[in-house]
Amino acid sequence: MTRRPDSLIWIVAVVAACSTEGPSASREGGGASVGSVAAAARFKTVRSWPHDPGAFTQGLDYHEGKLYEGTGLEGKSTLREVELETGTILRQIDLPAAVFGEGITVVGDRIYQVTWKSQKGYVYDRATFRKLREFDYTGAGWGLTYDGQSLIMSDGTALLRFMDPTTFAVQRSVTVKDGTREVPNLNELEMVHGEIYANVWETSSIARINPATGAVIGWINLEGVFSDSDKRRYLKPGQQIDVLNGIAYDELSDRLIVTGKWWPRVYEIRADSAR
Ligand SMILES: [Ca+2]
Repeated sequence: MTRRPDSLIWIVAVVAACSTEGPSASREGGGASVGSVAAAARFKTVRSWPHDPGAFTQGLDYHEGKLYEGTGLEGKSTLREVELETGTILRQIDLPAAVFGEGITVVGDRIYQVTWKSQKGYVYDRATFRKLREFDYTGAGWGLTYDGQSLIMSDGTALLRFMDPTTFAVQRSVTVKDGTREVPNLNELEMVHGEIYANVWETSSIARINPATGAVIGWINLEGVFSDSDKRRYLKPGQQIDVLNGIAYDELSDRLIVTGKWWPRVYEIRADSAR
């Protein structure tokens, strides 16, 4: 894992804050965050476990001792229950071949899953994975989480939609901003300590978002979580990996679990600001 000294993080954050207006975000070298005003937290890796390198992770959720994952790509999209410690797929259903699966979230005894461009979501029985119903929404579906009242969905922009989990009516929306700058490309989501955590697509940064206002409270920069030594150890020759995407919070054990698309490892991480 690479670790930047605190002073450097602050220098990067201040320079970015002073020099950036407009849409071009600064994220060089895994800096503090995406041209951030809010501060970035350090992290440490607590442990890691195996993860299916064929999983193009689009949704990750941990609920009552079980890890649930939604994967993407046309013809390869799934919903699965995974044994965290071994990476073993305990249960899996395949989505229709034309559908690109995206975010998932557990709501009680149900699991919700959205899709990228199909404007269609699915509701499953959590115990059996039986599909209970479908629902429609406009635009793209990216990340999904649940705050105890509303489904919260990202769509690749800076917007988060709050939807009724029964009627799917949009109750409200917030535009996520770091200072005055909108933060687009919000991807996989997770509720953690009353905040929304969001992977920002094509970066190693997680934004911590105030659900009431959309304001970015802070960043967790996970550059290097999949360390060079782990890449040497766990990647087969020629094996492709994609970006960080997937945050699950184990509320009972207060653990933050992250992974990425086609990553062969899942990581428990601890971030200073998350405590
Ligand atoms: Ca999640």
